[in-house]
Amino acid sequence: MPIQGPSDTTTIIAIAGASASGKSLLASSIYQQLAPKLGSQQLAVIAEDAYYRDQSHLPMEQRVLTDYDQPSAFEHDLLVEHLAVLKSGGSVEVPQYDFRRHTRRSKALSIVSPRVVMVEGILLLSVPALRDCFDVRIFVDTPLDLCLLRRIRRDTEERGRSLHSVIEQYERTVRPAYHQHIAPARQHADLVVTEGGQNTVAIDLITTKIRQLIEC
Ligand code: UZR
Ligand code: MG
Repeated sequence: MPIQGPSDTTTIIAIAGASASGKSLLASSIYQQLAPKLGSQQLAVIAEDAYYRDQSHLPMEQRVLTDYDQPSAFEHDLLVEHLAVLKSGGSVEVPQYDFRRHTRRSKALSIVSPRVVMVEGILLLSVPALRDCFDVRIFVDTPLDLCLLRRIRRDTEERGRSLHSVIEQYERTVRPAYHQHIAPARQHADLVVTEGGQNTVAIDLITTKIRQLIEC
């Protein structure tokens, strides 16, 4: 059971954008800047990817057929529940996802009452119930050709994919879902950041704003 804390002082930030647009890098760059002042135990980064549904009951041939770019692939209800607990100062057990096996790992990761939570993921601003959970909404807007190049590099090097499977998946689900769900959600952002984690001016501005919000 999550432990409830005393106050409603947690700031929750969404970092949304296309797959491989630089969301994770932006979150970790902000983390690096805030950690020395705030203390790393006060900061948490959560990936929406961690909330992909558990598929351990399905055979591998079936897992690869799931459309991972649609809202139905995620357990968003659980993410909304966890963010509400964190918002009120509590702690949660965040699931961990294994991209090579297309399912959840058996162990979860504890997040204990942080003051700032950054959540990064493709559909955070596309789902109304989820969108409402955030104090600051950021959209990373990186040209799609750069996202595709990064995705090919990342998925072949880190997620155990072949070039053929990355291209096939990109045409079949990633690109259509970008136009259907991700790009239209840009209008819900408070801030649009070009170039993701490489935009040092944006990183400084966001860090300053977070410090102001939590008064440190
Ligand atoms: P990011 N994804 C997989 O390829 N396999 C899985 O088991 C789970 C997710 C991909 C997903 C999406 N889609 O584009 C991407 N496809 O992970 C989201 N196809 O992760 O935001 O880190 O790029
Ligand atoms: Mg990522």
